[in-house]
Amino acid sequence: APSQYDVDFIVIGGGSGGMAAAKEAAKNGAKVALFDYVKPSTQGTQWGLGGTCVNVGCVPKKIMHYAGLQAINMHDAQALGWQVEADSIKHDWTTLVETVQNHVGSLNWGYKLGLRSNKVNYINATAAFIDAHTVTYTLKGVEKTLSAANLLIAVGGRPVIPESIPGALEHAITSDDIFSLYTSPGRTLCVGASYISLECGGFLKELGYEVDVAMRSIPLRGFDRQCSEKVADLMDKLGVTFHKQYVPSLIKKTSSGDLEVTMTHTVTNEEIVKSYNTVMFATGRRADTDGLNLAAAGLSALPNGKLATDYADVTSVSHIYAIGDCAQERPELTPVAVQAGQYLARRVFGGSSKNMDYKMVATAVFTPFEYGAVGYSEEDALTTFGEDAIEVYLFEFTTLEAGAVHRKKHPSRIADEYDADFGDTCLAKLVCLKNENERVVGFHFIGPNAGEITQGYALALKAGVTKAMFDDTVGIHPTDAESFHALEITRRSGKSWVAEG
Ligand code: FAD
Ligand code: NA7
Repeated sequence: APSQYDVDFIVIGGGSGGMAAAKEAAKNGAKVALFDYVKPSTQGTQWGLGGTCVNVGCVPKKIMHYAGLQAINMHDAQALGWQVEADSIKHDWTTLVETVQNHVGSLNWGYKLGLRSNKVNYINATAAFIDAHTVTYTLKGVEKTLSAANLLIAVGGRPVIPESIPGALEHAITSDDIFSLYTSPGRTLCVGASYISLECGGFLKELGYEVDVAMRSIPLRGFDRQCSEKVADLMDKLGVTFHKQYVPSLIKKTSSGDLEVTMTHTVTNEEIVKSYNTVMFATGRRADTDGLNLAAAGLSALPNGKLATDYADVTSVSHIYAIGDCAQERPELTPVAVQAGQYLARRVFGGSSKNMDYKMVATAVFTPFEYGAVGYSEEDALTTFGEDAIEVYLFEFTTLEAGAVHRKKHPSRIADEYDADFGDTCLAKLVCLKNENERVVGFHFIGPNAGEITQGYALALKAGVTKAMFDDTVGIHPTDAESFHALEITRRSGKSWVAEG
């Protein structure tokens, strides 16, 4: 029978989650319309189809991280006989941004083709509800409506700049702007100590810019404390200046065009005034639901803008779903949004009953010294299971390669004679449950290629791996990951877990 609705499925938001859901629904026979429209950033930056990850998230950030890593490779290269003259090493920001934006542009194009080949009707407009089955949008000046039996909200989130700080909204950029800045950022203050702040601060430092971080409390809230402190400590050794417990209280543009920032200590109220070329806020994100007119659909957002959903991603209205960064208590990660979208489409249109498992999702922080993790942090394991129930195994060491080349001096710091001994750059850590045969519930690794390494171990943790299985598995030599197969020292033992010699 013909449906009373225009289409079977309306997807609001063409990011990681929305795109995946739309294509999968179409593959399962649904008639699908997908809305995606990018509101300009606070500094007026806009981009194409594909959402945060492709345009202003994972993709550009990983390329810039890769650019940063080349600095250390060039240092190592000299010790390995390559005739790279330290004085001639220069970095050109504009070339990097062009490479990044060319790649992003090709992905935008690929996404458009992907929607077309899957027969998804892509509508480049902002959608808002007028009732629980219908949205309104304006295309080329004409206001239209579209209705569907099922609707998905996958609008993601956007960075938040605290309006209470005079000058911040006007002068500061966010991660929505950094990847397409056509002039080099120069001396930069990163505000916040989230992974986004530290990743951006990290690659800027490696590229040779002076970088300060205004850190209100702790680095990488939510991640394992020991690992987070080590990541920040290694950045400190790289030359990033952390203004601990300081928050900006005033940002002024001087006659020379610099940004003069007053930072205030959160406890003592002491002030520091410093001048920067760029100030980047990474002080959290807000789900982008404010313009959706949720009330017309019978929905309401939580104070943080997110939508509450059940285990099957259903909102309080049974035919309206929410996934990705705009859904409450979901890891804000691209692969999470993608899998949630695919599984949802298969449930709604393909007769599947498989729900997304949001537990044991691995993640990596692409700071200069990468950090990968899956499962419980030591702190979360302590509060969840109790101190007696957990055993933590640790080993801190330097990679063979870094040791061999005496990696001490970073090319971007050669000018000011900086000579840091990074010390042990790697940390391997397992959190195990004693009374469950030492099942491993937390895996943490700091070191090169942490993302790649952690991905493999995530599978083992998901399968219920125990410490004994780690011990039985023979390592690959010489690698950093082999350290996980020879972990002996526990936190409880009180012994040093730092490699000797
Ligand atoms: P989004 O990708 O944000 O897509 C939502 C889309 O909906 C946007 O295009 C938006 O413009 C559009 N939209 C909003 N409202 C409307 C409306 N009313 N009508 C039409 N369209 C609308 N994740 C990782 O897994 N790994 C990483 O390394 C990583 N790095 C990141 C680095 C940065 C700097 C940032 C900011 C994020 C990073 N993330 C990373 C997170 C990842 O980008 C997000 O989790 C992911 O993009 C969320 O997907 P989504 O579909 O929920 O939303
Ligand atoms: P997060 O992870 O929410 O982190 C925000 C960071 O910004 C954090 O370090 C905060 O410090 C800091 N912050 C927040 N407000 C302020 C103000 N007003 N002044 C100074 N510093 C501030 O945000 P992200 O956007 O990086 O990440 C978004 C999500 O991606 C995150 O939820 C993860 O799950 C993945 P605090 O620790 O609160 O003192």
